Amino acid sequence: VRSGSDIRDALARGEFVLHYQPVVDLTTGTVDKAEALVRWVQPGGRTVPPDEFIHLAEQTGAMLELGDWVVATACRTAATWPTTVDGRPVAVSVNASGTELQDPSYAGRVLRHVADAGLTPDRLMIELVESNYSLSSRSVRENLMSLTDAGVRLAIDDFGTGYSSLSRLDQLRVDILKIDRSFVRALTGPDQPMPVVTAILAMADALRIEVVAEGIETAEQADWLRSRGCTHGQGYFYSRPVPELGPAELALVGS
Ligand code: G
Ligand code: G
Repeated sequence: VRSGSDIRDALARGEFVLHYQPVVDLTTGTVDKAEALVRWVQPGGRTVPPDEFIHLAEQTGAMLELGDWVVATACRTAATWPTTVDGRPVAVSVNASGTELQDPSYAGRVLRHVADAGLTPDRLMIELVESNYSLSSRSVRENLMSLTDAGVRLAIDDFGTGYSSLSRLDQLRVDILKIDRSFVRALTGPDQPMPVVTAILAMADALRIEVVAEGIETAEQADWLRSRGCTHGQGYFYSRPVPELGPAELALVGS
């Protein structure tokens, strides 16, 4: 992978695919969200993970085209899922890069893809990585405002590992905090104190923000989190990211 045109050519050839990782409601065992994660399936059959090409896409300007394809594709897939589970909208979440958030046409393009797929905006969630964007940028603020005004949901990804995080919770209409998997990895026993995770859960509760714990790999981790009031989880314990996530798979994962 060397240039932006490699990525544009690969897009034109249809070499990118999305995998979806279910997010499970820890109290009911149902799936009410799934995160879209992009992969590049190269002609030889090698599947390249995003860590190896997102950075290049950002640097070469191809990220806007790639991100646009990700949003459009994720919306079309979500349109095949049940509309609601337990009375709540079933959402697909996509990762937004700093380049996309800076682009003045971003929110408009996202909302068009939502409408084209026939989704209501509350069935799309945008995941922001704290270190990837700055709210001092006017286009970032305007994009996020347009999206939340329309009803698109926002999640803060890798929460707890970035900087200057708390003021953003006042400035943005955040629906979900995703606790970084480094915290969950450290959870190895039922009585561990985990003061930072406990504080995040208390804060989210006070702010009425939902929490998704990332990287759950064991039943013990799920039990610890559930018993402390964490409502949602994602991780290999439930499901790896999978290429096909239809209504049947969605219903099965949590049960
Ligand atoms: O699925 P995997 O663990 O390989 O993903 C690695 C990282 O790549 C994730 O942390 C995720 O944030 C990022 N990523 C995956 N898909 C996308 C995407 O469509 N857009 C952006 N900007 N980042 C993505
Ligand atoms: O930061 P973000 O949430 O976008 O990262 C998602 C990445 O985390 C994906 O690449 C996915 O493959 C990876 N992932 C998801 N669940 C688990 C898990 O339970 N354990 C580990 N080690 N990685 C996970």
